[in-house]
Amino acid sequence: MATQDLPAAFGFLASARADGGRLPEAVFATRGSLAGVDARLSEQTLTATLVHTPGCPPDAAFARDAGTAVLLAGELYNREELRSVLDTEPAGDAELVLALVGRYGPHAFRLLNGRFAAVVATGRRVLLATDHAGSVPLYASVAPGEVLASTEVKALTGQSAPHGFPLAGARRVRGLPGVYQVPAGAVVDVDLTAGTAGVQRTWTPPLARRIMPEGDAVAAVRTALDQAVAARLTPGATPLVVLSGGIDSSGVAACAHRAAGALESVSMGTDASDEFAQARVVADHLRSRHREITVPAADLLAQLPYAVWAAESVDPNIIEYLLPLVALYRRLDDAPRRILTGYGADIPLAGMHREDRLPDLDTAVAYDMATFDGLNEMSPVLSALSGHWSTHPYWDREVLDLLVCLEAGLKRRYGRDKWVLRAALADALPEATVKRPKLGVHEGSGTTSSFSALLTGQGVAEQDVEAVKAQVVRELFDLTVAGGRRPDEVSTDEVVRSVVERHTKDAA
Ligand code: IOT
Ligand code: MG
Repeated sequence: MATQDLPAAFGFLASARADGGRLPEAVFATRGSLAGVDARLSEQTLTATLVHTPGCPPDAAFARDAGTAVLLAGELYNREELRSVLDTEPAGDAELVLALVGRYGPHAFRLLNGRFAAVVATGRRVLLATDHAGSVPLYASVAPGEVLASTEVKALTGQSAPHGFPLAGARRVRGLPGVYQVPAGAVVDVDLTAGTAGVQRTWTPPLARRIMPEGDAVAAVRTALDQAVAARLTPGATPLVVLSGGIDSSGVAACAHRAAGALESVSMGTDASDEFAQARVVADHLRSRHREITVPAADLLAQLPYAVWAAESVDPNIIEYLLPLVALYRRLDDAPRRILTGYGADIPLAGMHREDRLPDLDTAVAYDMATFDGLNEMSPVLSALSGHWSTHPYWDREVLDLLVCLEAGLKRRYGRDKWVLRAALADALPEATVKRPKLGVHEGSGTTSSFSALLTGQGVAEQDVEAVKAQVVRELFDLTVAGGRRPDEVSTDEVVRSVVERHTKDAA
């Protein structure tokens, strides 16, 4: 089975203790096999449950020496560069991080370009680290003598230990006192004895903007995207891209085809609407083995409990973006696959911003880059619900740094949105694809309008729709994440009905 192209572990629940190990029971939305880790180190014990692809041992997700152990869910994209500063030849990503922590301490995490969450137990300290984008969520609760950490917060809800030391600089989690989310691009450094912690940032979004000649900017974007896509492929495997036919995913598809010489793609539509024709143009151009999956529009809203359960997010807009993708991933019944997506391109390029004024465009970029943390929109759990691993080349650290810092006039130019990206891909895609503006996945699939219609159909006034949507999402979070209910036991219709009832009563 050719699944060794997936990360060794997709997630974990870990316990670091001063006085001997205790393996906690783990519940994950991530589908996979569970494996135990038990590392008795010189000054503490790290125990963990890893969730990984069935049939693929998670060995490379764990590494240790006498005093230090590293647990890593996810993967690194700049391995060659990282190896170049070491004298050893580490095998897996955890071993690589172990060697880097030996050399740089917690500053090792400033060097990584990846999609990961990691725990390092060393001496009497525990380091909890996220990638620059926080793309693999990481949650923790900390008390003197014990740290619990998990890539899904639901795995921490059932734990009984007396936790609750505040983690300054980390976000609290709704309904779960004492549980904190590690910020994006951060290392939380815990003193295990005292239960106190400090947060160090390892990445922040660029605030400055660069002026570049058009041609240089276009070439830089093309090179960075090519490299980010190539770093996300497994040699010899055919890449799979979720392809809407818009410029973002078509660009990823073109780069993937160029790097691998072959391509598979899949498009989703609903019986209400689809962009199959537009995606097909790209698939034909790249000679992709292409599939179309139709999800009945009526089924989309029924997936809401799964989307919230997977994303562990209470942001109603984000849940609307993610819902059709969750529906797509859940219908992709292949053996576990590595999936490339165009998600995230609209954030540094203000692609959802549809007018010409540059100050507004840069305001949108600055706002979105300052507020993405904690939304979990790139959580691997969305696709891992059905065993798949997803990855987002536009949020590769190098690509993101470049796109964010380009001056706004390169993003909107000659009346085109995302101009610099379109220009970078002009020779790789059909002209129609390069020129066409596209609806967002939530609009293209009718998610936003059908969610609104469900509420107005139950008597919610137009001006209350946003607030009621937010309440529905919070309620779903309380049930499936904080409350530990399985999403198949929770019905969107029932939750909507009870939220609307409460809302109507409050309004009266
Ligand atoms: P959109 O850009 O439409 O979709 C994101 C990705 O999902 C696409 O690039 C593509 O890989 C996949 N996709 C979308 N539609 C389909 C489809 N019909 N079939 C197959 N694959 C598809 C929202 C959005 O509308 O997604 N995402 C924005 C903005 C996020 C806002 N977040 C924030 N401000 N923090 C984005 O940047 O992707
Ligand atoms: Mg997009």
